[in-house]
Amino acid sequence: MRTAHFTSSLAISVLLGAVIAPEPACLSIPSEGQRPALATHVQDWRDEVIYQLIVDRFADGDVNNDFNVAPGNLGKYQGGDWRGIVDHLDYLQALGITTLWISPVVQNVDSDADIDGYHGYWQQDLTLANPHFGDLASLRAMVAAVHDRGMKVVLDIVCNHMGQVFFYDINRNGRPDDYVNGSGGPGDPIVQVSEYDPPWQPGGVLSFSQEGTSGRAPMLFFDDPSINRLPPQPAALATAGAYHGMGHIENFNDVGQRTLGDFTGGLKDLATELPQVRAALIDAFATWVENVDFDGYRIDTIKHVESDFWPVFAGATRKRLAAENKTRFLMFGEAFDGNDALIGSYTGPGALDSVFYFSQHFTAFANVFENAGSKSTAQGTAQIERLWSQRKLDYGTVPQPDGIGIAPYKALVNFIDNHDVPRFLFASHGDTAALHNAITLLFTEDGIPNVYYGTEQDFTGGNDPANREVLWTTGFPTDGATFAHIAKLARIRKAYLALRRADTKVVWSSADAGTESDAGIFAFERAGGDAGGGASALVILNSSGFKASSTSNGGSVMQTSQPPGTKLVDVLDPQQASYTVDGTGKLSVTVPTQSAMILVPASQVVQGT
Ligand SMILES: [Ca+2]
Ligand SMILES: [Ca+2]
Ligand SMILES: [Ca+2]
Repeated sequence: MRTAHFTSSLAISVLLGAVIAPEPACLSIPSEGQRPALATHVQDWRDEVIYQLIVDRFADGDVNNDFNVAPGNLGKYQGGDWRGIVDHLDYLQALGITTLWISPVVQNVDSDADIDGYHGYWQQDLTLANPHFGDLASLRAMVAAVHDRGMKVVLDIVCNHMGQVFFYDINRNGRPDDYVNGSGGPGDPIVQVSEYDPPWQPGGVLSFSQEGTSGRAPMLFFDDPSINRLPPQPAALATAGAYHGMGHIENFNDVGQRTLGDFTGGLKDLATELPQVRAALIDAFATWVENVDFDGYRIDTIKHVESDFWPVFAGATRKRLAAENKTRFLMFGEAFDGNDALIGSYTGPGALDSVFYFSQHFTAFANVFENAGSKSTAQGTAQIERLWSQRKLDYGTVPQPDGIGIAPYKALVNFIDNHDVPRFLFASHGDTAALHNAITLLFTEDGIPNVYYGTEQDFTGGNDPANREVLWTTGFPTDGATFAHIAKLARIRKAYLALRRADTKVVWSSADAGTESDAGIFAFERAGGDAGGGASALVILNSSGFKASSTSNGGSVMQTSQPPGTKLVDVLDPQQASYTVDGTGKLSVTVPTQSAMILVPASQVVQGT
């Protein structure tokens, strides 16, 4: 939990409930160029390979915007910008990337408690570009350059909260105090709290004096240009009435706290149930799409917003953009939770197209692959089959009206790492063989593969901010084994329609992770569905970190859907070894430790991948 220590030379702009019209920050935005004509740049999102990058960390293309940077201090701005992305599109294309998910673009509160808003999630003004990353012209130029190469850009947005733009004046002295006497609520004992980020109170944060509680604490906006801690914009969000004012979430399992409380770090929770707040969010972010021609939203912290917000937000956004020739606009949300049914609730009728498949991050990538290297921690693959068996039920089989045209259960955004979890090579103690195997699953399964920047360079960062390394210090090499593996998998996925669009059927999983013959095996067929035409592929992974394993156990052998005698070629193997299913369509193969096969009927093999 971060608390602020900024107390000096502070001017308080506004009192509880007052609507204000603050002066814009003292920034001059240079010529903004032409507003682009909007267009739909995407055919089928399952053809895309997403690369998640933190703009401040990917590439520094313009030293002129490197103000207040602290090189090497990962809690501070490092100097990356939108121009840097343009400079490294060759690198991204060599990796096989087709879509960039960039960190938020709006102006943020710059700093709090000696940590910076370099990540972009401390939004203060939804109408202005963050000057650390460039200006509107350079943002437009970046997106245009990406589109020129047939690539796309997804914008990261936050609907749940703003940055720490106000404090609760619990002692009613008009100033923010680090430690004051507060109350845990009526009848509760006196507690010491920070006015920047007090804990949840069921009736809202109360003010407190010698005589006890005395009504709701005023929420006073800061006005400190030195760190851009200014009243929020647009104006509808610059009134205390636009916020819940309940203090920060203490119990994330309590739905009331989860949806109404301030988010970790004192990030102030918006009253997203109010029509004027909803309208302001819909308009502010759609305006960015109109001004820049983004191709989708990645939406932060969706489980902290009331569920009925999402059909309203998504429906209004789709309608507005479709009227301007922008369709198949991807909206996928982030619910940081392993509960598959909870995550899936956000792709209900009319709501989001997709979500970040967090339950799979835990079940498959963390439980199975990260733990595979040690006999004492290895887990079976049956849990992946169980999770996937819930896809239709939990995410739904009907595409959103006027959405991306793909059922949510087939369009989940799959990921190994992201900016909120320790990197795979940290959690697995540097097990690159396990990472490569995880990448093979990522690129062969149903849904949309998403690569977190730096995975291709074997980054090993642990918890935030260590997992948000600077990429440019690597020199952007393209000859590493992990880079090559990702690039190869991207080529294979592109070459084989079945890997992108076919249905999925698990044909072998194992509860075992020890010395059993099939320990670590996970096999699935991709066939039929939206691929059609008889295209098929059979993917067989062995997650075991210490033994070769087989697609058989006792008298049982893996049954495929292939006709008897079909010759299958391993297109992942440089030697393209082949295997033939038996007279009943069964196939028994042995897969070396921490490796995989991607088997394709010989008649369908595409050379040159
Ligand atoms: Ca820069
Ligand atoms: Ca105070
Ligand atoms: Ca909320």
